[in-house]
Amino acid sequence: MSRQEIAAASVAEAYLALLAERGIEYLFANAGTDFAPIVEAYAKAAHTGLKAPKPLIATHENVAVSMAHGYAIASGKVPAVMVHVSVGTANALCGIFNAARENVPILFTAGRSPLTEEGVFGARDTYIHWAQEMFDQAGMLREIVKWEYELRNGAQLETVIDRALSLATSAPEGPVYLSLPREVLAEPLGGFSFDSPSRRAAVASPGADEAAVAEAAAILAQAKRPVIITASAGRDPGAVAALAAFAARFAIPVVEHRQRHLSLSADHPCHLGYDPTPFVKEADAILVIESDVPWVPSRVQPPGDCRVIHLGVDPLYSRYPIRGFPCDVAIAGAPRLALPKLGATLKVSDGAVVDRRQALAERRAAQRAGWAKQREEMAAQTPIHPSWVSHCLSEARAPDSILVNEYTLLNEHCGSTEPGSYYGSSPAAGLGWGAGAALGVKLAKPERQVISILGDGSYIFSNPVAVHHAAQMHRLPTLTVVINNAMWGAVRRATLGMYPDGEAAKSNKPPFIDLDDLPAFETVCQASGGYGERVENPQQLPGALKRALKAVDGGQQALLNVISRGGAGG
Ligand SMILES: Cc1ncc(C[n+]2csc(CCOP(=O)(O)OP(=O)(O)O)c2C)c(N)n1
Repeated sequence: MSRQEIAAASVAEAYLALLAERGIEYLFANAGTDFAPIVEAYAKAAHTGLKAPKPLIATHENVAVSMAHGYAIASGKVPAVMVHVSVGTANALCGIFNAARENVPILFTAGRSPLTEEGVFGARDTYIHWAQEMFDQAGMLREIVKWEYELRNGAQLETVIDRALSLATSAPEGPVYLSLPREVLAEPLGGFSFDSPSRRAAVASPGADEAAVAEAAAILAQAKRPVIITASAGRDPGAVAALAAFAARFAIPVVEHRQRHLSLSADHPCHLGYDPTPFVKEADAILVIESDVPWVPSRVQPPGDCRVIHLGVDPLYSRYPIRGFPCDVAIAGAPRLALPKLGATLKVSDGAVVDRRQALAERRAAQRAGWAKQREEMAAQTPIHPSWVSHCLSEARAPDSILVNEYTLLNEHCGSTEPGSYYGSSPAAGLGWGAGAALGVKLAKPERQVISILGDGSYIFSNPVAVHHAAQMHRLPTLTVVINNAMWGAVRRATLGMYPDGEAAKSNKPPFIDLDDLPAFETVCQASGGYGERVENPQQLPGALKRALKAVDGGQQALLNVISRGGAGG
């Protein structure tokens, strides 16, 4: 622990140096007039040697935030993002909501219009500075972020940044928001000193209360048909081995429902797929691990006497306005720490485990045979079926590749096996995340093949021109696979689900579903120097994937526009 002195001449310079000192590697940004002191500080740092996070432009805020999100989950580090005042914040909101619901720590910042009309360095000097100011700029995301504040002077800089970072990285993690008025950034300083390292430590994940663990163990000890359901246990890569050991030892099936992080290898003998419905229907005990929606109650309910345990850093999802899943025991704890404790407390007879293991193996084999049969049936379908796309991708991907799935990949046909090799979209489902997130993942893991899988809808939401531009500009070659069913399939499914015999179901073309006259997506990628192909024939898909991945492995971004129909997307 020591005090460091640097020769910063403005708050902006001190701010950048402090971010770098606190381990922030990148500042993802979409700039405006509020950035002048930041631009000046970077330009100066280039010849003074002042440390600063590497600046990375994204030409739309949603791309900047999605990139930061991908970088954060793949690197385990905190990115900073800066956008232009109120309007840039508004554009970034969807991405910040995705990050918040998936507990991704991001230091999200925005300039503030200059507050003063004249007479202060940095005061208003163009007409937008009046209209862009808001009474409460942070109001539009106060509900979403963990904390928000405004930097009001240079003297408070260290406290403010350290508080922002320690809150963002305290369990449960999440984005924080800081606004940076132009006059404050421009404030002159005669040097800056700060503690190194920070003396404002973050709160670690809770370690699981002994009494709650004992109660959970008592429930699981009685259970004949237990099941584990998870979405995000693998957010902490250390939890993957803990879950694998726990499930194997007690022969409990694991279902990854709406998987966001790989929590258990798809090859693990206890991995029983991605659909909790058949298990929930018959379970007498359910262990929910880091899963906000372990099942959909309007589709399936556990039997009345089934006991339910929720385990997670915030097992009640305290920021969700309503969530009424039955919960007989709640364990606040990191699964990495809680599962070994539960394993040490739980007693199940060897005979019961052996029987369960046998039943589980049979059920698993039948499940996988069903998937294989489905694949065979769909292999020749035109337009191409998503299960065939998923299967071909599973065959074509490099063993250590990383998938970023904005919900159109069917995991049954493309299971991942390694921690950190799969990321699914946030349950907030703000579309437009996947393509940008893949760039952030690639930034964190440049040596790995990174593939995003999107629908045509999600792809358009991603700001394709800005995404491909960022990929080219920052040399982040990824493969984007667009499963293009020329519609918003989710809207179709929702309508048919509510009105199965309604007029929309009978109509050839109900509104707000079909996306006619879509552009040739492959050419959008080509416009930024990428490799692009349209694929209509299922037999041509393996070859197209090979060509596209060869381009990516050679440093060129690529996109496959796969003309598709069926599967979850409709
Ligand atoms: C920002 C945002 N706007 C709208 C929606 C509503 N929405 C959910 S899924 C979906 C359609 C997505 O289409 P596509 O990516 O092609 O996938 P498909 O459902 O056709 O498989 C829409 C519009 C959303 N989730 N997020």
